[in-house]
Amino acid sequence: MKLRKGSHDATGLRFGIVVARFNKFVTSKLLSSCVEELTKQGVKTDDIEVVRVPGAFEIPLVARTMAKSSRFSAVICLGAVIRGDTPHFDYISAEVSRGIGQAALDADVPIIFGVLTTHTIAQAIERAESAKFNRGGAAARSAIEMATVMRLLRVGEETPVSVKRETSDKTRVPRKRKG
Ligand code: INI
Repeated sequence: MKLRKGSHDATGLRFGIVVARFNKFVTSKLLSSCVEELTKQGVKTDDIEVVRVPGAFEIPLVARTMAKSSRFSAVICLGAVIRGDTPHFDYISAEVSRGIGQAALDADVPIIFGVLTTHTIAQAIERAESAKFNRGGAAARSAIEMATVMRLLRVGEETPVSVKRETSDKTRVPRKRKG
């Protein structure tokens, strides 16, 4: 059995971050703990690019564009959707999660779902604070693990091609000589 695992060593990797301005009192905390964790794991600040968008609804398009640019090992999405008195929460949270999942598959690059969806403001603050759940730091660690595991798997993709070549050389039937 072969076990393939990502690592938490992010040296040499590049990350894009899309962060929503809506509920900035929460998303700014997610952003600072995410960047702090990336740099703690060896990412240079020059290798982190942050794009701000109005709200969580706008995250998937920008994440997809960044992921497709081939400039990032992974893209991290940060936002906070907090339930209010109307069904608005349901539409936005459903669309942002569906959109981020779709964007990752379209771009073939890891895109991390660091968007909080909470019932209350207190729950959102608790999850953004680095002393508590620290979802920003967790998003950074997931991005590093996914970037390193995808790098491993992509190196592995080259193996069957060379194996195929060797096999076909050995089984080639020699041509008959004329005359
Ligand atoms: N955007 C959020 O990121 N979080 C929310 O809680 C939220 N609520 O509740 O309305 C929110 N709305 C804005 C939305 O994401 C778009 O920016 C807006 O609808 C323009 O497309």
